[in-house]
Amino acid sequence: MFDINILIKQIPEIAYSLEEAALNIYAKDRTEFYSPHAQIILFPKSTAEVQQIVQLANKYQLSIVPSGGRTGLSGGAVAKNGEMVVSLEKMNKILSFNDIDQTLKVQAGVITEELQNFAKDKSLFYPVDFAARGSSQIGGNIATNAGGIKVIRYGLTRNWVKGITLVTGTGEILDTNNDLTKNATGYDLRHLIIGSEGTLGIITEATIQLTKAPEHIHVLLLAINEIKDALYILSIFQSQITLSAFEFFSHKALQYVIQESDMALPFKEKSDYYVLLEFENVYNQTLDSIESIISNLYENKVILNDLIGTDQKENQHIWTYRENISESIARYTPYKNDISVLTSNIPDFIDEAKQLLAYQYPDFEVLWYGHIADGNIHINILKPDNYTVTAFKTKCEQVSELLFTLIKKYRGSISAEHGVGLLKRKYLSYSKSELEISLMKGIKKVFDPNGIMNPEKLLP
Ligand code: S2G
Ligand code: ZN
Repeated sequence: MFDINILIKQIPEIAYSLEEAALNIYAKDRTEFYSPHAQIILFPKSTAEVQQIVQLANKYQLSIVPSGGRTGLSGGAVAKNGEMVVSLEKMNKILSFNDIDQTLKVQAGVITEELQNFAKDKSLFYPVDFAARGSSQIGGNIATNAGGIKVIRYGLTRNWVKGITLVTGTGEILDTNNDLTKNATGYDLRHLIIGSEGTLGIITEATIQLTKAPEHIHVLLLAINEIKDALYILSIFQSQITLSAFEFFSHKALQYVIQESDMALPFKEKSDYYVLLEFENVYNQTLDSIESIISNLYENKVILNDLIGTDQKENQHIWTYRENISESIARYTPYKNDISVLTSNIPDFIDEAKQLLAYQYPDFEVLWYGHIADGNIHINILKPDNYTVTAFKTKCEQVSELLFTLIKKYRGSISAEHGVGLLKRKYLSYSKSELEISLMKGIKKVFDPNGIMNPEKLLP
């Protein structure tokens, strides 16, 4: 085993920890299925310090796991084989703001919500948003191309990154794109790095595009009994207004939110599913068209109930029903399938997936929720008390093969937004062709020839 003190002596200015407690905290993310085992946690404060670490890692053939907010759900930031964890926690500065370009230059360790709040203070808006915003870091959001709840209108993290500074697996500092909006000079390496899950290098800084903040936001909750009605509702609304969010969740998922909080159910009558929409009331006209759409949906017996938020407090209350699902079920060690198919294929896919899971999981509780307008469904299977974590994971992985076979039939993705990490890498071929995988491995070889960057993640 390499004597880590040899490394520590050469980087005296870089903070680190060998404490058991720190090793256990920083060597994992929110994925429940792996035990953390790291050799050291390093806390660099600059790109130069990250570069020193990566150069030494190459010299001594030591593996590195980059660590951001540790909110990942596929084990992408888990160190389980005695790797060095490089935490970006101390690289949390907002470096500069440009009011003409409306961009922010940040270090990778800036918390997503802090970036959102800084934008708000400048009367601007960073639109990529999700429940983990208070813990996730922008570097990790970029490394996983985080999506979340506003993709229908604003796209994914990828759409908001103007430039990235990456310390490559060879220990070179790569600056990409010079933050330009237009730059037609060949391959845009920025887009290789976005979503690379720490396997090509360590993101240390980024330039983030901001935009005009939406005004007069309203959130609408509709009660439905068939998932296919959610797609009908989506088609009606998006033909008449600009939606900034369109989510769905099952009543079972909602019950966990109610059980874990002091909230009351939104409606007296029970329905099987709920659709949550968000939109701007543009020139005070949108609300009028909403009223007529809603009455039309009642007439056609598509919806059973509706609740509209008329101010930020009411809007946030409605969002809580959806946003709190993840943390409300965390204690049940959920096995998460974060999948996507074309939105138009959702009804048929769900019909087949429901039959498959009901047959395969007769005694498991399966929760359905997610960003249905993006074709992205979060299928969460809750661990029954009478199963050990290992036995539960094994059973779920057997069913995953069948579910992913169905996804492959629909040309969908085995991981819509949570990344591949450790959890999904052996299933990559269900969503990526052999040629794609071999080209990805070729790119990995170029950026990280010694294979020290986040080994065993993403690539089979
Ligand atoms: C969501 C959060 C993680 C999960 O709620 O949209 O991405 O699957 C998820 O619970
Ligand atoms: Zn999600």
